[in-house]
Amino acid sequence: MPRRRIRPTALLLITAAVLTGAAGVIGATWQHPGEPDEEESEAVVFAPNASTGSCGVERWSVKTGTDADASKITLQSTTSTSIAALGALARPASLPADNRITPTETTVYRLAATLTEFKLEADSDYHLVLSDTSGNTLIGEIPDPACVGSASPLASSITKARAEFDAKYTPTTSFKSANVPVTVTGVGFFDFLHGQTGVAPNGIELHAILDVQFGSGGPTPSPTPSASASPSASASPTASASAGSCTPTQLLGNPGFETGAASPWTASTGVISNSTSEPPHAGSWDAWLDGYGSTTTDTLSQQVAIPSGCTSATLGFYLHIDTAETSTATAYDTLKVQVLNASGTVLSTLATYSNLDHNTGYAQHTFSLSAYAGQNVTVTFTGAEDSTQQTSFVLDDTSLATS
Ligand SMILES: [Ca+2]
Ligand SMILES: [Ca+2]
Repeated sequence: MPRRRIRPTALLLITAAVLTGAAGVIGATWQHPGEPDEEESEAVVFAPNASTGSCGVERWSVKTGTDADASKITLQSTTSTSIAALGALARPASLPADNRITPTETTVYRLAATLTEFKLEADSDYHLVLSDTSGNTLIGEIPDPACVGSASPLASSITKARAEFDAKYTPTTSFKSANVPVTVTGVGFFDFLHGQTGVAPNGIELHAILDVQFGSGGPTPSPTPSASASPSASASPTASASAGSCTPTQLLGNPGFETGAASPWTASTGVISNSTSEPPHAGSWDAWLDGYGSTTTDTLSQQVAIPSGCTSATLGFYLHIDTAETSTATAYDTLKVQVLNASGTVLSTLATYSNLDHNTGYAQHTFSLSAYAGQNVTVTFTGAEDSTQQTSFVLDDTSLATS
């Protein structure tokens, strides 16, 4: 059953970046205006399209994925770790300019941390200081896409991470405090030690950062409008006496499809995809429903038990839609998002998207499932295409966050 898909082009264009190689003058040293920690000054190259007008030099290809070993980065999987665990790694005796220290620099790590402060570096990186509750820190860096070679396998994720950060903050060349919980995904990297703010003792960093999610417990759900309407008579902080307790968590398995297989989702053949035709929101894999331009129904579903003590349960996902349909009036191809009970009865249709909702990049959508606390429900995405003109419904970074 070969897939005959029409190649969408929109997302492929975002990596058409401007490259440092074209820009001149290696070795100029950028001065931080009024910055006390001068050790942070590093060699930079002139790059008129970058945020500061400069990109970096030192191990720059390794930092941005254009080095000789870039293809060795294990993009198809993410390793959960912690600041303490990364900080305990042995520091290599030497750091090659254009090669990677395996396995640390070929591994994509994900960790939860507090973003304590951040700033725009001379090399146009966003410099993030990440800390844990024991006071350990490490640095994460989000390069400027204008400083990343288009051949980098990290380019699209770096662009996305930069946009995620820009949506929340506007870094300047001075440190700003944040002190917010984040989940950061990035490639391991050993930096030279030159007094960088927040540097781990062994110089380990996440560099480049490929994804930033603000809030705790995975992708950030929007605040749910419901569930807080109860009278505030119980001003005491004691847990309410009703049914079970709720441990705030994210309930969906394989939420970003990064295992490269469906489980614990149930998915139609070919839905779990790492095709570059439909780039993921994060990582390497997504769920691509439809896109054939012929009569097709693709489904993706996962059963999940929402604990009875949870007053908030929020389904979230990122959705990209592109289409060959040109109608601005008729929904020829549709994606339904539904909640079913254990018997398969539809409890709610949360949303129906169509070719009319096509967008560039991904949009995040959230829905309250608080009404289903205490139930075993199945979240189902059903994409139905008519006989012609493809529409692709691409999902990534799903979540069902409870609290
Ligand atoms: Ca993914
Ligand atoms: Ca169609």
